[in-house]
Amino acid sequence: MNFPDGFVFGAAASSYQIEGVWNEDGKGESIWDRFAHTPGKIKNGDTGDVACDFYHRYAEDIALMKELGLHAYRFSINWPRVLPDGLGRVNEKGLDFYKRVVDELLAAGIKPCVNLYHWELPQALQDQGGWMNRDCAAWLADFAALMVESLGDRVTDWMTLNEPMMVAALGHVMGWHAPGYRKPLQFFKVVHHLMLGHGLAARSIKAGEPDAKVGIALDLRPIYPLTGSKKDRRAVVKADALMRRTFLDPIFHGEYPPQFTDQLWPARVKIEPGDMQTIAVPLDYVGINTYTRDRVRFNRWAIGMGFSGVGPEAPDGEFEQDGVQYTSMGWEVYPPVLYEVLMLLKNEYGNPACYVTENGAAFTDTVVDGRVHDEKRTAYLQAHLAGVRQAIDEGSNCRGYFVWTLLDNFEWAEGYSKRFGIVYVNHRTQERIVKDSGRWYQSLIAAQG
Ligand code: IFM
Repeated sequence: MNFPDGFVFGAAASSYQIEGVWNEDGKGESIWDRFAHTPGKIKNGDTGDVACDFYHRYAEDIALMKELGLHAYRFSINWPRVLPDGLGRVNEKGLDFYKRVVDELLAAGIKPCVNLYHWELPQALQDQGGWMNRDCAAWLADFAALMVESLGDRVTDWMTLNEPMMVAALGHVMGWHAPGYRKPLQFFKVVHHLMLGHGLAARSIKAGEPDAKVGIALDLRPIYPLTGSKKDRRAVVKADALMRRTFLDPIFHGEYPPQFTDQLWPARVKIEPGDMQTIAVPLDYVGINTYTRDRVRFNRWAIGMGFSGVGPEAPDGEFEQDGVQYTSMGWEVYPPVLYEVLMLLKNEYGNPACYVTENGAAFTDTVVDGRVHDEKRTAYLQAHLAGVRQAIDEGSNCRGYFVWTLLDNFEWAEGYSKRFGIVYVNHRTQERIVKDSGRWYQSLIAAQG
């Protein structure tokens, strides 16, 4: 499978999921530290306290990235590691850690791509309302300014937010992620403050480094009706508006879709003059995180939404149903996902420059004679990259692919029970073993010349 010259192959990760060292070297508490330490929130009582110990092992992990031939590495900054109280006092030891990571990547010939917010809000800011407080947008912009001032001489590629939809939905409506709220009406407020924060942070980055490239990573999935009924087809339109256009439209068209704005008054969200212009700041690219498609059905009881998602109950391991493979997250393997989302961007949003900033699969892995034969993951990656290739052939402006993820890591509410890595991690000993999928990815990259 050949990709155009300059196509970037990388891997993505986030700080809480791999770094560990949650309360040393001056780091402040994040909402994920607090959430994971609350009994009953995470499967098996797991926490990110140690995770993959990347904080200590970053040099050997970067050596592994180099061995695999990665062109780029996308990672996030743990906000309270550098600003223990969220604003004000700077923790130099935290900043030094990220400077060392960047230097090590550059020395290995790997491009660092920094994502500012992958969900580790400082607890001190949550105590002031977190994303339900409009001020959070400005706090993110200040954090962005600090990071650009510290790393901007060596980092050119930036992202403001990772998956704002998940922050709003899983953290503030479902309660499955930190801060663990079940407040459906806060969804709209949280989304608007996140998007405003995105716009302000993007401006902060450009103000610090005018040549920096700035984007955002959105989770975008194809949406299908559960049945062919009229009601379910209408549910697709609503789901599309709320889950995709609520994020794409303000960025590309400077306005929210009506399904979102209809909820502003009941949800008491204020859009102030200038907000939409701030959010629509021109971007250099958009990142797409995609794993599977959604199936939705009409649901009159889903407040403010009118639809609900449906999927099979996820057992602990992967399974097959009606000839379709599901990953151990219970997610359907639907290889055209990337093709369909890239075409949506091409056909409806002016074909912006874009990267697949996350794609991958969790399957149950076992070590046999020091090897991990993860054929299902290799097949998944192969099929999904073929979708990217097809989209490029049909004109998509997709410029790179970042596999999720390098190391088996802390999968949020699922703890360490799900393995997404192309490198196996023994969470007791911290031993790393490159899986067969990692070797396949290495040979794919090498074959590009
Ligand atoms: O692990 C997560 C990541 O943090 C955000 N995108 C989805 C991944 C798999 O669930």
